[in-house]
Amino acid sequence: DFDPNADAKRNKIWQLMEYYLGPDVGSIQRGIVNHVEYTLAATRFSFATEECYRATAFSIRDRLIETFNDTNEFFTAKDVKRCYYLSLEFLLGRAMQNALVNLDIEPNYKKALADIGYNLEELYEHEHDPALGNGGLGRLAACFLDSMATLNYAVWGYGIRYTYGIFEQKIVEGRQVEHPDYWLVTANPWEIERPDVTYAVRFYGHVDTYKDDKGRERHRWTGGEIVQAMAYDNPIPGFDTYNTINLRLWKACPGKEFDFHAFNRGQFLDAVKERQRAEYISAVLYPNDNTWEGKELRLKQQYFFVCATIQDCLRRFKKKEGRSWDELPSKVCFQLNDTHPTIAIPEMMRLLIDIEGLDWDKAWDLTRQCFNYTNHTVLPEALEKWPAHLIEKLLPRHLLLINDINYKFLCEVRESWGDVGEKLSKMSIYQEGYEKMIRMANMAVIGSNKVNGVAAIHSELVKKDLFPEFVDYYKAKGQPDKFVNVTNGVTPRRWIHCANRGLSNLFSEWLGSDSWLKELTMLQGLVNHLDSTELQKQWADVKKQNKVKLTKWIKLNCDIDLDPENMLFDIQVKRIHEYKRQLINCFYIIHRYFKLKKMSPGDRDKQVKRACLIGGKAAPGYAVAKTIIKLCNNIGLVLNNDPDTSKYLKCVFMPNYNVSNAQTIIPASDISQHISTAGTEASGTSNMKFVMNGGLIVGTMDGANVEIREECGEDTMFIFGALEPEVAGIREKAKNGNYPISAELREVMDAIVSGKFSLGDGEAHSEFVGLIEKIRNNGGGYNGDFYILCHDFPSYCKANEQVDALYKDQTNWIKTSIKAAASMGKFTTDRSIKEYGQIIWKLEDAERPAPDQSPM
Ligand code: B1H
Repeated sequence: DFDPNADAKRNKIWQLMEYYLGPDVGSIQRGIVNHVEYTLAATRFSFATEECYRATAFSIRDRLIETFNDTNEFFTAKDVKRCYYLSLEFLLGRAMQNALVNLDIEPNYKKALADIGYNLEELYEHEHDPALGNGGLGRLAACFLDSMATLNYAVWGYGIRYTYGIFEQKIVEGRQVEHPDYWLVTANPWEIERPDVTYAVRFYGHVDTYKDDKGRERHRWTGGEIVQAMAYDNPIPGFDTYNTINLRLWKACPGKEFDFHAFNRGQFLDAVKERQRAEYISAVLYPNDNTWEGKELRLKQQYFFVCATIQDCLRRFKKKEGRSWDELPSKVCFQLNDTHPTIAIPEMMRLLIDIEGLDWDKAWDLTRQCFNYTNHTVLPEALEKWPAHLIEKLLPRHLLLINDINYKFLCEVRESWGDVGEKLSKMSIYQEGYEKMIRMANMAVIGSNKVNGVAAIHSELVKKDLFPEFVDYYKAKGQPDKFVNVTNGVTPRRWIHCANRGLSNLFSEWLGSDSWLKELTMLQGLVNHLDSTELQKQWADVKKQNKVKLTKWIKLNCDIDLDPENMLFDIQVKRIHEYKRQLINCFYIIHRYFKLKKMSPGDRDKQVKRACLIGGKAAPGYAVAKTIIKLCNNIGLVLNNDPDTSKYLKCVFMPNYNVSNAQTIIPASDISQHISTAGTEASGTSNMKFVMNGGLIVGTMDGANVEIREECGEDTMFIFGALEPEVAGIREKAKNGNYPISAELREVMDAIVSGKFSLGDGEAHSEFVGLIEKIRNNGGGYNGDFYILCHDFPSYCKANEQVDALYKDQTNWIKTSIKAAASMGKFTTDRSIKEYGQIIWKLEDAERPAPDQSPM
């Protein structure tokens, strides 16, 4: 309705809003206290730390909302090209400290709170980790958001607001027990609920064809069930910029229509119950890392969030008057975080063709230009393949579109490439067989402009092992640059400045400013001071303090005493997976124990003392991984209680590894283990965090280790094991029975089989024996040691001896550690995101100018 006074009203509101919350201590305190009273309805008599945390969070959110709104307004006014990062996982970790650092108001908040009797660092600990991801893939998405905002790119993340994040891991009698992570129990003060931003998402039903008024054949998808997707916005502030971007997460809600027939039949309660089932879609994150699980609910999650997202993005595109669809690729692009959101490609086709009325070819031309796909793994068990009949049942219109896409693509290949026989079936979206499967990776490649891997070695394997036919085809077609590499990174704001303030201060002091936080290659400047004993001393002090902090954490959480002054801290924290080889680490720990046992007390005293710390979650259905956790715990029980050796060697399984625990664990490492079989770990990102924090790597030539070595120098790493090109040959030889096992490893395996680490637990014992027997069972065409632990064990022991040798020479150790950390400039996500921005998304810098700070 036309309101003649609309402009006047808007001006009035605009005037009232036209000032910003002050960054001074007084304004901060007023904000907090207002929220205590008006948001939490608490009083000064019930103002406990919990209320203080929440009120403080709300007062920070107020400031985030200011920069968030202004940034959006700026992006819209400038009509900049936007990119949307689609991911089933965002492992954000705690928000409070990160927000204060990026808004550049941490010191004033600290003062404001101290003045009313609260300690800011204690408030940080009150936040429940938002843990909407499994491991590296989800954490990478979170680091990327930080860099996207910092680099002033107009990018938004899109995903699912799971009610339950990754489970909480407890260790009971040495075994993993999963507890549901109901993270919303205390409400989430960081998000903005958007009941007005909802989209309908259809499942099941059927497809009709009809002729439109121009006589064209069209499709109409009807029937089935409808759920609503409701938006929740999570502002993501950039560092040293006024830009704040958004992570929009969808919650599934009941559809708007209501079954009035059921109501009239008096089945009201049943009808309501039926509706409530919709919420199940966004209820829980699937807890698998690097493994695909073909569950219908997972496919529903994928389509649910993708459908709402593409509708939202197209609506934003169309909002500007006079748009032509030809403009779409210059204004919109999508990044698929692995194949999990790949159903977005046929969904885009559906919206463009069925809803917007575009021709098939036009729609395909636009779609292909808008999408890009990042591959994160070459492990066959992680590659998504959905049964065609499941897609047909759940998304009948999409199956038709996938048929069309595949048919036209294969025709195109045959036309321009001639008869290519075998190759054609490898490039097809369909994998034929007893059950026809849809290969999501093939669809992602066919529907994308660029395809990238996440580290140099991985991107080569993507081309060589996963998509060789596609590489040849696109080369022949004049698109040799379709497959590219973008090496991963991590954000130094969270992983140095927040996690290790002591080191951050040291960097700023020695480099003369904190500019390194935005230009990480500046760390190289530290190398000039390598010989300064003052720097070396400060470096050692920072490490010592971090080790003391972790020692306290371990005492509290595991009730084990470590000696941070004298022990080398050796850490392996990551998801438990056979390819990551926590088992070879266990084998070495046992070997080291046996060596100590055999020594005289005098010789023992000359050894480097080690604390071997392992942590990580196993997927609840992954039995072998769970057995490995039990083995670690049992090794700990034997070692830590052996009066001969426990002073020299301890083993601890640290429970519930997550982002906030990582922030305590990583800065405390002397060495960390990144020991996957060459060719299996796409990149790894904790390897980068460890080295930036002054830890050294024991690792294989795999993933980003290769590039870290290139940057930091081979003298800063303890490298061992077969190289990627050798692995297949070793497996082949092993299969044929040509597979030596060293005497040292034999001793370890025999001890495990003899029950030395079973501690009288029959069930554990048979699981342990199962692990060992599988590995030993090589030959006769069977390779039980697929991850070649036996082959790599001797060189692994040597690498560990080199660790001890260097550690005994503390000055050299410290210098090596400084040199390595100072050489990590490449591994900031700022560099990764710049590469995505320039090579893949073609985005412009959209920095919002400084706001006019004049109050009313
Ligand atoms: C990575 C996954 C993954 N790669 C399937 N693939 C999943 C696959 O729920 N699923 O179905 C979940 C996760 N995760 C990791 O990505 C790689 O293993 C790391 O090496 C890499 O650093 C990380 C980020 O690129």
